[in-house]
Amino acid sequence: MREHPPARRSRRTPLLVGVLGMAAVVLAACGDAEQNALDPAGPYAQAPHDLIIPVFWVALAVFVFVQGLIIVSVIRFRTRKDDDGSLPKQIHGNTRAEIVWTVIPAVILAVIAVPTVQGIFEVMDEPEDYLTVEVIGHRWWFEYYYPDYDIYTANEFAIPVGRPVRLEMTAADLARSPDLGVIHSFWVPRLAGKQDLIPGQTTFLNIQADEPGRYLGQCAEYCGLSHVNMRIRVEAYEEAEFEAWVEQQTTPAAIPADGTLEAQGRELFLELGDGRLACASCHQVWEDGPRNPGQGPDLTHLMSRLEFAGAIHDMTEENLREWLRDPNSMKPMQYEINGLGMPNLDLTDDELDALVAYMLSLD
Ligand code: HEC
Ligand SMILES: [Cu+2]
Repeated sequence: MREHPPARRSRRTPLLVGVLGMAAVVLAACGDAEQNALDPAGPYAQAPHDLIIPVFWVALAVFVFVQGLIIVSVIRFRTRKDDDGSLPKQIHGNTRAEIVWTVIPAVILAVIAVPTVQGIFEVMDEPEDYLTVEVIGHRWWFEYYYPDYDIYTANEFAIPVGRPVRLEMTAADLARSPDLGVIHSFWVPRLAGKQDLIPGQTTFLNIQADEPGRYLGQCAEYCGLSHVNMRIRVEAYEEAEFEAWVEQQTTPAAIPADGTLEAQGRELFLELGDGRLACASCHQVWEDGPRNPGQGPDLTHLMSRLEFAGAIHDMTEENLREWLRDPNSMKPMQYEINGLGMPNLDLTDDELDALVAYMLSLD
């Protein structure tokens, strides 16, 4: 049998891998910095940021000191040409050194603990004059409910600039959908730290944006197949714009005029036929009566959102059509296996035309 020649690995390989790895990290950091925890946009992100920075410098000083000692030792005590091969003098135990290297880190940690604990209370405390938004984590999208206004929305939600918003969060479980209940984590790095959403429990997270704009985030706790497709979009509006948004969201959906393609779409939405599940059995387009969102996102003002399906697809006609034609191709959900997400309803081209027209009319 022929022997393989020994694999020839350049001695530079580890160096090359290291350099490329560093380059990747640096390049990644140069990309869109919309989810940058080091660029806080409100007090609840500022507080942890104000802790991270001094702790970073302390850690850097410790790192440089320890690495410096290692480098000095390596150079000073290296094997020399005239080394006779005997072991260096063996020593064991040095009470003074041990006390010093135990006390110094203990003091550093104790000092850091003071502002840390203070900061935790600061960001967790119930703020004054806040807006409540209930957040429900579903597999795999976030739902938002405003108890003050009776507004349901999904994926994207609006907050007023400069005012604390207290999120009351939980995760969907069997009480709501076929979801057995898993933990999600809400994270919009520029607005606050992370907080878990736990089935059967309520957790709280304060957020606030000091400038109007769009703040991006995502589920930060692995929650199954489409965990990566579960994004968060926060629109921070000036007071007047926020009120206009509330006004729009609390207006019932307009019913399309008889005989139009949109009206046909609405009929199909309410009743699909051929034994297929109606859209309305999972989605609400609220026209009157109580708001009751069902197991899928509320679609009353679908067009007021820029993205759909966990905010991963742009709200375009083509995307919506493809979503209705074969949802699983746009976002892995496997409804047929686990009952989660949206089923493929075998819609015909005519049904797609009408339903898409209806969706596009929901502004
Ligand atoms: C068995 C329940 C179910 C049925 C029936 C159903 N859907 Fe869905 N639908 C969902 C779920 C769940 C989602 C959210 C999926 C995700 O983002 O992970 C969804 C998402 C959507 C979205 C994207 C909404 C958003 O803001 O992200 C649209 C639009 C939609 N469905 C339209 C329809 C239409 C039209 C029908 C009827 C042809 C229909 N759905 C039937 C459960 C259902
Ligand atoms: Cu999740």
